[in-house]
Parts: sequence; C-alpha cells; structure tokens
Amino acid sequence: MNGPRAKQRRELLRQMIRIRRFEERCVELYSAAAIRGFMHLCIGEEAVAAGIMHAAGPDDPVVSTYREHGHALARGIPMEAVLAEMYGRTNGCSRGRGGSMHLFDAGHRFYGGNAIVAGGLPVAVGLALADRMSGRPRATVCLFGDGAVAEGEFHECLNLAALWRLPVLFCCENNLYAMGTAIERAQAETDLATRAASYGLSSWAVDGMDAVAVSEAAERALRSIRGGSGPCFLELRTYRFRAHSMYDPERYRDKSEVQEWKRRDPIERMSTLMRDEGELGDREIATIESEVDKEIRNAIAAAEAGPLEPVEDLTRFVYSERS
Ligand SMILES: Cc1ncc(C[n+]2csc(CCOP(=O)(O)OP(=O)(O)O)c2C)c(N)n1
Repeated sequence: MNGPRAKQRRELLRQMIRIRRFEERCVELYSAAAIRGFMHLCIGEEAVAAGIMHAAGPDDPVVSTYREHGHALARGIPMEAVLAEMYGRTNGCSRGRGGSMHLFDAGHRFYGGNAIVAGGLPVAVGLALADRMSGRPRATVCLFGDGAVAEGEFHECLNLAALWRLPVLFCCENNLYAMGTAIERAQAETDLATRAASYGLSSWAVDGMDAVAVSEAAERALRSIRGGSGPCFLELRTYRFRAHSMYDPERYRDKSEVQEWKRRDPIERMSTLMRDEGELGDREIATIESEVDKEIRNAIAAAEAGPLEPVEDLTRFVYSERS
C-alpha cells in the first residue's frame, strides 16, 4: 500500500485535485472581477499536467501555452505566485505583467505561458539547442494544443528538432477542438501521432485521461531523449470539460459528447482505481482536500495583499534602462 506505485498514484491524484480545485476557485474569482483578462481552464485535462510534470526532471526546461495554470502548478511554481499573477500584482510570477496566459518563472525553468498558438515550439527548440551546445544533459518539455498542428511553426520545429536530434519532448494535448473548430473540420489526418512520426521522430499516442499512463509514457520518452535518440512526440488524447475561455457559448459541440468524456474524469478514475486496490480511503481524500483548500486560501490572501505596480513603472522592462 505504501510502495512506489501507490506513492506515485497518490502524488498524481493530489496534484490533479490541487489543479481542479484551484481552477474551480478561479472561476468564482473571475466572476467577482478579482481576476480579469482572458482565462483558459484545463479542467478535464489535469492528468496531462500532473503526469508530464511528474516525469520531468527539475532542470528540464518547460514551455507551455495560455492554458497553463495546471502545468505551472504541477511544475512547482507556488500557487501564491500563480494567483498573484492572475490578479496582476507585483508578487506574481511575472510581476503581474503577464496575467493568466503568461505565467513565467525562470527559477522553475518554466519559460511561459504563450498567447500565440504554436509560439512555444520555436522557444523549446532554441532552449534544447542551447542545452546541446552547452553540454547540459537536459530535455526540454514543450506543451501545446492540437490547434498548433495547423501552424507552420509546428512543422518547422518538428523537422529541425528531428534533423538535429535535439532533446525535446513534444507534448500535444489533443482535446479535439481549437476554440470552436473540431479537429476533423481542419485536419485531413486526425491521428496526430502518425502525423508527427512522418518527421522522423519517435511518436506515440497516450490516453491523456490517465495520469499514470501519461507519466509512464513521458518517462519512457525522456529516457530515450537523454540517451541521445533525438526528440519524441506524445499525442495526449484528452478533453476540456469547460468552455474554451471564459466567454464561449459552446455551440460547436454536443452536450452529450461532454457528458461522455466526463465519465472518464481523470480524478474520478484515479481515485476509484486507488480505492479498489486499497490504496485510498475517505480519510486520505479528506486530508488532500483540506490541505488544498488551505493552500488556495493562502494564495488568495497573498494575491489580495499583493501590491499593484505604480503607474510610474509603466515603461519599466519595456525599454532598456538608461545607465
Ligand atoms: C497564431 C495564432 N492564431 C490564432 C490564435 C487565436 N486562437 C487562440 S486559442 C486558439 C485555439 C487553439 O487551440 P489548441 O491549440 O487546440 O489549444 P486549446 O485551446 O484546445 O488548449 C486560437 C486559434 C492565436 N492565439 N494565435
């Protein structure tokens, strides 16, 4: 019950619950106008964030998208710094300059949050090239959505990374939609793992609703990358349970489809498995929930207490300082 497998599952479950509860609270804070601007939630996709970050090493750079709260939290950026960023406060991880879509923390090797679809891929390839040239044994983890496949940068980056055998783990979160466009309306070949393999890199599809499967696939891929076999591509088949962003009438998909995917809820699935195998009881769940609740309350207090940037500092970090 306390072996490494149970420990791994407990950690994955804890991380997924943490991300889910955080984002549920963010919805309330957004309605109260405490958080403003764009906000994209990963509710339903938590197994990807938890699984990938569980496998990544602390020195591996991570490059993400605008749907990155879960990635940032699972990476270890303190919840206070994430929420303060979303509040636009200077104690946020990007000093309140980035907001929800631009979480950044070089200390945790988290190189963004990026509002541009596929914009992270060239960043990841550049980071991997720099590590290769400097002889650092790192692998860059690059997360992006299925919508990125429609961008030229995706193809250029997969080609270059494969050609130069760069240490990049490409993680495509295929949630079947790019805003309101279903993947089969935009792509002739919807099997993205097959598509990626055509660039000459190792590529496979993973059940993105299963955190253990995600973590094990990422571990396997990272072992291969560190062994010098070049980049890998994982197509993580997942689903977002909520709207694309906070304003989305969701006319592009049937409610029945959403209900169908909710039956595969990664948190329910993991807790049921763990209960069935005697690894989890009501007491453990209650403990996780209360610890997470406390962490969220502390994060809200820190965000609310965080200073706003004075107007005089508006152009700081925009233009270089005069010496
Ligand atoms: C280059 C570019 N084109 C268009 C947009 C507008 N846009 C914002 S989100 C989005 C959909 C992206 O979908 P996907 O990559 O599958 O990620 P998901 O939102 O599903 O996580 C689009 C087209 C953008 N931000 N950047």
